[in-house]
Amino acid sequence: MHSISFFLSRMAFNSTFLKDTVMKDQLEKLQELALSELAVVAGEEELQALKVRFLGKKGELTAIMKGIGSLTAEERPVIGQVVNSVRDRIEAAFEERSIYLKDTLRKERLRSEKIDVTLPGRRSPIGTKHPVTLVIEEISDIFAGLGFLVAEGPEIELDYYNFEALNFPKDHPARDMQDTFFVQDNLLLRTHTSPVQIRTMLKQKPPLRIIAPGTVYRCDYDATHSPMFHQIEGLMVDKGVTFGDLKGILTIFTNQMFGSDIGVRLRPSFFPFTEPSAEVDIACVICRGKGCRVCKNSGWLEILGAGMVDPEVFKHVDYDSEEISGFAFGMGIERVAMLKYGINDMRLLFENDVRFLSQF
Ligand code: 2NL
Repeated sequence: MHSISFFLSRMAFNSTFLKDTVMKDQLEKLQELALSELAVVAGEEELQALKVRFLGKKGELTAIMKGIGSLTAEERPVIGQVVNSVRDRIEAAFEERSIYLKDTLRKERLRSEKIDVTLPGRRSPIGTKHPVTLVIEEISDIFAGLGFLVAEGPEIELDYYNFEALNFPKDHPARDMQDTFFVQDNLLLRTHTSPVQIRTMLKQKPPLRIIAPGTVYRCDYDATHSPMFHQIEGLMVDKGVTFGDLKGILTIFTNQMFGSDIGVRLRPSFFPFTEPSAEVDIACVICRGKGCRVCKNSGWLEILGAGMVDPEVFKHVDYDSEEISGFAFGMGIERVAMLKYGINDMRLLFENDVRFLSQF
């Protein structure tokens, strides 16, 4: 099928008409045709096709404009103006029709759309607390009842707060690259929450009763070790605090946490920051002391490390060991969570499978 401009151009250039009159006529007819076709366009796709046909690079307007080359120098600007005004008029009509179509299509959609307002809403699922969080909260609650406040500090620490102030010798293996994640020479991921207690003692005078729960990091990864894990440490400093206070407080804690009839024992141990030091065991929560796989047939489970704060540590925070004394302790949260909830693989705690996590 030929377009109207095709016929007009065949006819015109072989006749005696003035070429510019013919072109003007062609342009007016094109405008008329475009506007009348536009008036009945019903959809966006059809509209685009029409736009290509009239205004496209190979469209009808371009076809007519090819004739400009054969006009005289006087005729050209006159016809050029007509071309511009026709193009502007057609473009404006396209824009108008496009807005009109969008509007009526939207109104039609809204009119026919049926919404059942009685349908129940979509509920977003509510999560559960992570077992590590639950254990931190339970331990914090017990110590809150004994007058301990929760203290917090940064996870990226200075070597000074993590090792030096805690009386670690310069050549201690824990200070090695193999065991500690270093960020820079003097900057590391804290390997325990003790630096929180150092920072607190530097800011506050005794008496002091704090616990420091939080995330800690060590270069270690196997079935029973994760490079990121959690700890709670505790510290009590006052005039006349004794090893008897340590034993009393920790016995109250283990009884509340694991049951009032659970057996407790202290074994001598060593830490650079306490003297004397002890490991605190509870009777095995699985076999109640008879011996099983979990307690490796010993009947006991190691749960805490503790001791009297070494006077060397007090020197670093400017506390006078002649005036005051204190005890401190530390425990791993994952181990407590595994014992409490009967979890046999630590990796389950960090895989973040909701089927596992939603059970607690
Ligand atoms: C363990 C043992 C322990 C401490 C942590 C401590 C902190 C300061 C001063 C003295 Cl600021 N001591 N903390 C003391 C004894 C043991 O942790 O086995 N943790 C998992």
